[in-house]
This record gives sequence, C-alpha cells and structure tokens, in this order.
Amino acid sequence: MDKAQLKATAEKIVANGKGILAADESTGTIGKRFASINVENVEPNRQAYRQLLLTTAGAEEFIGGVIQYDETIRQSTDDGKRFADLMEELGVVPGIKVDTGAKDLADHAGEMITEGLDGLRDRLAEYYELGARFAKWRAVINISEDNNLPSDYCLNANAQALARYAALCQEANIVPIVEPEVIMDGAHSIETCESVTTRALTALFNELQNAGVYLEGILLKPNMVVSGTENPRQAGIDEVAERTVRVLKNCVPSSVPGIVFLSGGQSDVLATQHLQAMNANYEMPWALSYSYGRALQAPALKAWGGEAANIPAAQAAYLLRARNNTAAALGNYNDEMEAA
Ligand code: 5MM
Repeated sequence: MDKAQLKATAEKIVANGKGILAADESTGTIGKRFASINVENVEPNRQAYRQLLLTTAGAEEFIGGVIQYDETIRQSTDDGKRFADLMEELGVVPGIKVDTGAKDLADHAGEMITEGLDGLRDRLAEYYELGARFAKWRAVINISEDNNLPSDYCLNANAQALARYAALCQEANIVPIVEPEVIMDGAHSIETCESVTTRALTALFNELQNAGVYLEGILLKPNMVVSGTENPRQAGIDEVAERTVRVLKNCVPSSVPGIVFLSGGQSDVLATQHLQAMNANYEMPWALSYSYGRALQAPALKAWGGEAANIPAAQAAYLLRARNNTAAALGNYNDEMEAA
C-alpha cells in the first residue's frame, strides 16, 4: 500500500470544491434511465451517452472523478481515445464500481447484502491497469419502522463487506469510496433516518478500524439525513443540514479527507441546496462535496433524449449542475445561479 499515493488521490478528487460524477449505472439501471426517454438500452447508446458526459468542455473544472461501470472503463470515444485516457488528460481521476450488486440477505426479509468480494483482488489489479485510481462499493440499508429494520446483523454484515473491500482496494493502491446508503423510501421520520444513519456509520467505522483501513486514503459516500419519502412531515433544508452535519461529526473521524454525498432520489436542485446549507453554515474537518448520479445527470438525460442534435443542450445542462454543485461545496451557491 502506497499511503502517500492514496491520500493524494483522495484529496485530488475533492480539491477546490470538486465532486464526483457517478456514471456507474449497471446495464439494468441505465436501462431504466433510458426507458424514461425512450432510448434503447444497447451498447452504442450507452457509449454515446457516456461520451456526451465525458466530453463536456469545462466539466473538469468541477468534476474531480468519474465512477464508471465495467463496460464503460473498456469503452472509447468515437475517435478511438479510451475514456480513462481522456479523463487522465483532463486531470479527472477515473473510478470504477466494483460491487456486483445488492442481493437479498438470507433469512432477513426486506434486507440486503452487497456482493462482489470473491475474486476482487484480481479484478482490482486489472482495473488499475485500465487506469482506475478509485473504486466504489454501495451497501443498501432499508428502513421499516413497522418491521424494526434495519437489524444490527444487516448493518454489521454490510459494514464488514465494505471494510474488506476497502482493505483490498488500498492493497492495490486504489482509493475506496465506502457507500452505506440508508434508503429514503418509506414512511419513516427524519429522526429515524438520523438514528439509522448514525448506527450505519458507527458500524462502518468500527469495521474499517478492525480491518486496518488507512482512513486518510478513503472517501465516504453517505446519504443525507432526510424525511422518508412517504412521511407527512418533510423536513426543510436547514433541518436536513443540521441533522446531517451532526451525524457526520459524531461518526466520521477527521482524518477522512472527504465526504461525497449521494443524491438518493432528491431532486437535482434540492440536492444542491442541501449541500450549500451545510457548507455555508458549519465548520467541518473534511471536504464536504458530492458524488451524485441522478442529481447531476437527470436534466442532461432529458435534454439529450437520444438525439445527436441535442448533445450541446444536454452538455450545457450537465455543466450547469456540475458548476452549481461545486459552488455549493464551497458554500457559494445561490438560487439565481439556476437561471444561467
Ligand atoms: C449511478 O448509480 C449507481 C449505480 O447503481 P446500480 O448499481 O444500481 O446500477 C449508484 O450506486 C450511485 O452511484 C449512487 O446511488 C449515487 O447515485 P444517486 O443517483 O443516488 O446520486
């Protein structure tokens, strides 16, 4: 493990308010996104869409890293430049999703465990050769107040898998993003989201310490603390910011260089507003930035609609979200910036 390299890579990704584009939708997930715009889920369309994002002029000012899917890291632009090489030239760090998905946790109805540890050492070695310098693994934590979920067993099993993954990444000189996503869906209150997120992060850092993971060489990708989507009381921006910062300060060691939120189904602008409220109003020991999938891509996907003629409009929509989220990561965003 080259600790200096790991720390430098993690810091580079989140330097100066930069964030991450999560473009690692697996084939099934990108199919759902394409279905919303009536685009067929075939390899040439996936290549065209990822190329659109990766060739957006000026995005490198805001985007420090891009998470790719296995297919994407092997793809190239129309003129034959590998996507990973293009990123390298632009100073954007290439990343790779290495989990193989969340599956039902045996004998624990409603709970999930993320798979992908078998053979991971060899896959990481290949991804490093292909240019990846950071990786991502996502655990899925469902809340059900009626069924008393999540169980401690689920939290601990996922935390242990995240820690084993993180240790393997660092052995390969790849920065691990650890993502324990507490899912927004459900009728639960924001208080429940806060307590479950606290339990998930406590279990995670306990296991990371047990595994000997070098905390200066990781990035944390958590959910924000929000009301369940079906809860009648939807907390406002300031409450989300206050509760999220409190949880992070209680659970995340200051040696972690960066925290990059997932958007989790929040609207694109709300995800930016939440990030702004945290960075503008609180002093924190880590860079607090973004690793959004839907909240960075949704307007671009809609503007594109699968038509080559719409690529400039789609790239402008993506650039606006990247620019505004980086402004929010620096505490400099305001609503007027949406009009640009
Ligand atoms: C981009 O979506 C990622 C991959 O999802 P699948 O493994 O289900 O295909 C996902 O992990 C994503 O990186 C995070 O959830 C953040 O994305 P959002 O849309 O929540 O910001």
